[in-house]
This record gives sequence, C-alpha cells and structure tokens, in this order.
Amino acid sequence: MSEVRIDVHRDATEVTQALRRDVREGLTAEAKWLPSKWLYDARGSELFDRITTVPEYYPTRAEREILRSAAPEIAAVTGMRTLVELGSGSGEKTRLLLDAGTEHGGLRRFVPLDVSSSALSASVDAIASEYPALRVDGVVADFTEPLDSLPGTAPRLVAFLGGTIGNFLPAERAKFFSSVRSVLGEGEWFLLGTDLVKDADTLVAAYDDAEGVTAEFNRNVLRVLNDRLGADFDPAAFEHVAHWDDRHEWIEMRLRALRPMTVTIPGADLTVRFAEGEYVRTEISAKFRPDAVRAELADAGFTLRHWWTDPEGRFAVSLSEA
Ligand code: AVJ
Repeated sequence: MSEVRIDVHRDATEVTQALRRDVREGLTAEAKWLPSKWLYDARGSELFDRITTVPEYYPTRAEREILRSAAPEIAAVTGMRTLVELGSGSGEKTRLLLDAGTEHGGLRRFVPLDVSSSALSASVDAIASEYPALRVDGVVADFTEPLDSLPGTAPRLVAFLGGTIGNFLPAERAKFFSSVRSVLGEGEWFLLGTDLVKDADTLVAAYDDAEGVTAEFNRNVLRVLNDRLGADFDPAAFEHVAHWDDRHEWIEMRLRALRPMTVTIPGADLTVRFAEGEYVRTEISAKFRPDAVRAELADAGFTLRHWWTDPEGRFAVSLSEA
C-alpha cells in the first residue's frame, strides 16, 4: 500500500466557527443568503452525487466525456509529477487523470484537498489502495480561503473540476485564480472545468430536476444549520427555486419561505424572521463564455493553452500554464 498522509488545516471547531460567522452575516442581511459550501455535509454530498445521475443535470456527464478523451493529452502536455485536486477527489474524473498520469509515467503524487475530512479520508484510502505506486497526501482545507502553499514536486497540475468555479462571485473568482497562480511556479498547470452559457430552459431544468433531488439538496443546508447550530428550521416550509439571472449569467438557487416564520439558531445566538415568500439565496452557479474564461485566467497570470468541450458544446475544460 502506498504512503498516505492527511494534513489538517482546519478542525471541526474552526469549521463551526466559520459557519456561525457566515450564518450571522447572511441571515441578518437585507437580502438573506448562505454560502453554498454549507450544502455539503455527508447527506448533502450524497444528494449531490445523486444529482449527477438525474437526466437533467448534464455538467458531470459532459465533463467526464471531455476528460475521457483529453486525459492522455493533459498528461502528455503537462508531464505532471503531482496532481492536486481541489474538492472531492475520488470520482471517476479523478481516476481518468490518475490513469493517464501514471500510464504516461510521470505522475508520482496525488494531493486531494477538501473541507470535509470524512470525504477526504474516504477518497485518500480508496485511491491509495488502487494506485499503490502513488504517494497520496490529503489536505483538509477550505479552498475558498487563500491557499498558502501546496505540496508536491513540479510540474504540478492543479485541477478544479465540476464547474464549482461557478459558485464564486466574480470578485471571489479573481481572488481565487490569483491565489492558485501564486502557489504555482512558472511552467506549472491549472485545469479548470467551466459550465457554458446556454438556453435558459436547459439550465433551469438542470437545477430543478423533475425527481426533486436538487430541491432536497437545497433544503439540506437548513438541516446543516439544525445539526451544527441547533437551529429549528422546518425544511418542508421552504420551497426550492432555481432562477436564471440573465444579466449575471448565473443560476441562483434560492429557498422561498412558504409562510411567515421565526427561527431560532442558538449556535449563532440568532433569531431570524421570515416573511411569507421571502428568499434565502443558497448558491450561485455562473455559466461562462470562452473569451471571458481566457481573459480572467490571463488577468491572474495564466496562459490558456488548451480548450476542450463536449460534442454538444455544453461544458468546457481548459488547461492553462502558469
Ligand atoms: C458541484 C458546484 C458544480 O453548481 O452545478 C448542483 C452544485 N447545485 N445542483 C453546480 C449544484 C445544484 C454544482 N457544483
């Protein structure tokens, strides 16, 4: 079995403190909101996995198709010795990159980074036993915070897949790209998955599937607040809304209060009132145009070298050089 290590940058108390701060800020704002990262406890991650299998949610399948054909070229072009994956890190897409990297010969080390230590240790164990020649170093950290440094021998490839970049507001996105660039040396690589702008019907359906899995995923953030902060939300009293914002070109997930409510959140020392029909924004998922991706990466000091899309042109994976 390969060498395995997990480096903990954040323990459970720090995570709860961060949640408490976010809840106090977001739920006392004029227009209520919660950061989307809090959707992903164990149950939320499971619900997201189910979302990736509903017929309407195309991004996961489209990106997998791209990587299935592009992974060998990615390994050859980058000559990566270390693969750093921001978020998840045990899925089929990761394996496509690991297979290409190890078959090509250069890949020695895999560094999955995730906020969830349970998700991380599961993926670290699975990958380590399947790839005995790889050194696997998990890092528990929040990639929405600036990265300080990343382990591994150059050239490293930092992969940020799934279209999760769309969950950042434009200003956060710029900071994030610069942060990734600042931990890489010249000649190292950044692989980015971006969902593309398309017709509103397709987009709204992807975030409001007929089976209601996305609706349960969205309401799960209230269960997270109940579990971690002792709140008394009734998730059934909130309706799932997926709204396409034409001006910003992003999907906004919201929870809409079906009746007036007063909710207590002891762990955040907070009582929150909801009017009937009031919204809480729980996620934005921005969709991209090719020129904007290239320009934003260039602003952060990256040069876009390759751009792949699925045959239907729904999703793009780009490879940029630091
Ligand atoms: C996992 C962040 C890429 O924004 O499409 C899926 C999350 N939200 N359905 C996305 C999500 C609603 C997803 N990401």
